[in-house]
Amino acid sequence: MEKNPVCEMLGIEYPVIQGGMAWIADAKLAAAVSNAGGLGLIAAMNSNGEQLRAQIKEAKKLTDKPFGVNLMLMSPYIEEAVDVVCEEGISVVTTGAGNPSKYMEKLKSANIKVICVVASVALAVMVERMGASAVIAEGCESGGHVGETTTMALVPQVVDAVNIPVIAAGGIADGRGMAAAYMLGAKAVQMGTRFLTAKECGVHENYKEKVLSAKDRDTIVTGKSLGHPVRALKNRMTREFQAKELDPNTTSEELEAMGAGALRKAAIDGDVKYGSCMCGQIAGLVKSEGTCEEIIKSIYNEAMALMGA
Ligand code: TUI
Repeated sequence: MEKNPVCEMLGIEYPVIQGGMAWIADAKLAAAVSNAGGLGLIAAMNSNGEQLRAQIKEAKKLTDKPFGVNLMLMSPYIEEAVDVVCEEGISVVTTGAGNPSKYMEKLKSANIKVICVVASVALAVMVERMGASAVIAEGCESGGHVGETTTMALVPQVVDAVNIPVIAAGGIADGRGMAAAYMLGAKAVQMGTRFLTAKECGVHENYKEKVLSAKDRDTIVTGKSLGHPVRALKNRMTREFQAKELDPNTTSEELEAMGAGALRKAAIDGDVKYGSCMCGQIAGLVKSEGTCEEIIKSIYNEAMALMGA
């Protein structure tokens, strides 16, 4: 089989990228994914500059393979995070939940490959023009902050619109999903939900169990009225949030206050009733733990077998 452009570009063995899950994707998970031959990512969302630097230093101790940082553009620490990745010699970043224009020049001047998560063709075309090395076309099946278009519809439209490699994300958790993404023209996949239950993932056990027992219709999108829709597992929190969101007397400040800190509550404290368990629609397919190495190899081998490669 011909060489994979995403593997070549990033110096990795398998075209599998781990999602930059806020409060979850730390140095330990990123290093485990990178050691297994994929691309691990540290989520910068929940860390100030110095906390992020400490995570990067820890990951450097845990792996000598390439790893990256996910820059969540709505993060209160985004400016610090951009400076830290430039100073620490990070080779690749992914950006998400917004338009990265403001930071492209600085990142590229520091020799960092920038891979942008996009939820539309328009943004894909724009970031290609600004020098992005690849795009991650993320469909609304994914967990956390979501766009409006499904992976099945988004990926081929982005593939036709840009000349840089397209990585598919949203609703992919096994070899069938990976093979399907390839058929749509993607050269690699990014998975979040699949790595949530990995043995090396430090998310609270209660959260892991909720993902492992989830079925196909167990997620819901809330927060559309605030301009940042989020997909999470249904629970007391999403029910109350939805009711408030539908109530015309609720102010956006009240809603923002309800959402603030909810992911931390679930991921760190294990409060899966009142916290936000962000998770993709594919959770119903995730039935067992497994190490990052087992996950990556089984998915890749299954995909290649299906494709007759
Ligand atoms: O960023 C994500 N997923 C996330 S971030 C996150 S942290 C969070 N915490 C509390 C509340 C809300 C979020 C959890 N999950 N995925 C990448 C992604 N980016 N998905 C969709 C997009 C996106 C959407 C619209 C990227 C750009 C965009 O357009 C921006 C523009 O201006 O055109």
